[in-house]
Amino acid sequence: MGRLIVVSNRVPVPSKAAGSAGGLAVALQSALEAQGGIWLGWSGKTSGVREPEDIEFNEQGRITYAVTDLSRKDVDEYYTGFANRALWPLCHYRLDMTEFDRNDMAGYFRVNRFFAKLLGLMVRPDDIIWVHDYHFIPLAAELRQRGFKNRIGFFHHIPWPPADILFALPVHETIMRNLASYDVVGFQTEHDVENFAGCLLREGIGANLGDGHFEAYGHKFQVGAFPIGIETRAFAEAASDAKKNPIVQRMKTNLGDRQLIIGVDRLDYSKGIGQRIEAFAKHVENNPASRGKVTLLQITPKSRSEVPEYGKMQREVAELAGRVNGALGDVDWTPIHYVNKALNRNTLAGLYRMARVGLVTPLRDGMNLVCKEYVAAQDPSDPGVLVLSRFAGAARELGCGALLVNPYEVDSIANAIGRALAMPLKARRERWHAMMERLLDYDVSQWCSDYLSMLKGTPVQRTPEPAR
Ligand code: GDG
Repeated sequence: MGRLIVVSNRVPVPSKAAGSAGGLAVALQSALEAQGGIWLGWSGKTSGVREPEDIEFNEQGRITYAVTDLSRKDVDEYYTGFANRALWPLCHYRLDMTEFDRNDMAGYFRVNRFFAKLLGLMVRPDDIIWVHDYHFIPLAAELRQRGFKNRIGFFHHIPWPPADILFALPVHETIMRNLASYDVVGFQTEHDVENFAGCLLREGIGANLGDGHFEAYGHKFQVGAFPIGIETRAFAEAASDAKKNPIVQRMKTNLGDRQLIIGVDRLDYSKGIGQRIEAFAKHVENNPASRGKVTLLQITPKSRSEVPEYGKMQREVAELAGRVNGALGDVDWTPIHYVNKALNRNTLAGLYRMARVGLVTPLRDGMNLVCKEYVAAQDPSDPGVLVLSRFAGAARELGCGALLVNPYEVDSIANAIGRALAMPLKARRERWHAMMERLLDYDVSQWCSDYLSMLKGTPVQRTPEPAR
């Protein structure tokens, strides 16, 4: 078998990616470390000229990182523009926020051609190529046009929308045609697979050949759901070891006998942070006895600040947290600790463990790794409770133990917070065990090997999604 070549927009070259937040990087890093391979993507830097020869290689352990700069125009059109102002909101069912700009679209396809050229320089005939996320949908079609016959797979980390939403995208047909050029198209959940199949069948674009096989535009390919996971055991250990971490210790002293609720999200409108803060405020208003007894720690590193919608949201969330603190706080009690920077991963693990409630309420999320990390980090003898949005991909797997909420309904979240804080130890343990069992059973290495088995055409040892 040849080498594995992974392509994703950002590549967390170890020495340069301290404190970075983002689910894809976290998951792929652990998967590739086990497997070994080449990881190609954007360096995160802009420079005037970019030539395929300028690619920078950096070998660390079993991974060779290969990164390239992009021009300012490339970044504006491909990344900030089409990927993050069209595809991201569209896939998160936010047509109201979706911007269709012709120049951005052209830039997106241009940068994909550029990456196909880069790949063309390094690919050997028996290499396997695994492309990640919405930034690179056209990559396989570009490679096929150049005559590459390698096995090429695509994994979509974010939700796949229903046909009525996708078809609002002017280039939706090209996008569907591009996806049909892969050998395997992977999604997070069966629900995404159903939406994708619906898009294929709606206008007679393709045919369902059964058992996950589809045909469209003259290509046959496989489609499957592969719920991404975390390194469950390693994360649990990190959380347990974090007792000695100075930030964790300071937080513990600070907290005293107050109960901690934790929220951790990139600052993104898909994460439902505003509704969550309002729900927390409502819980305190409805339960006067909880005043001074509970703290919400919301860790929210800034993300995509160059996209205007994100800048606006940064101001709104900061104002909201400030308003709630002003209205409900006291001289000796700040209800919400709002932290706008990325923390070290071990510190995060220790803070999750300290929290009685993990509050994860995205309006729409492909999977959501934070909820899985929260569960893995708990102390088995005294675990906390997960409050989870029914619209996170993870709801299917963790519905066995989490309190599922409708993230649009502030009252529903507020009630769940009350229930979680009051839950007796026995019930907390039972719920936690059910979730932890699933996370141990299906972790990120299982996700990776299942996907790659399908891509290599070997039998897949699938652990099916639990039925709800
Ligand atoms: C996309 C999809 C899908 C957050 N703050 C800090 C920090 N993080 C880490 C978390 C977690 C990751 O970032 C976030 O992952 P999520 O999965 O929750 O969300 P997205 O970034 O939107 O990820 C998502 C994922 O891709 C994988 O397929 O699950 O649905 O949207 O690991 O811990 N890490 C550190 N400091 C922070 O302050 N070190």
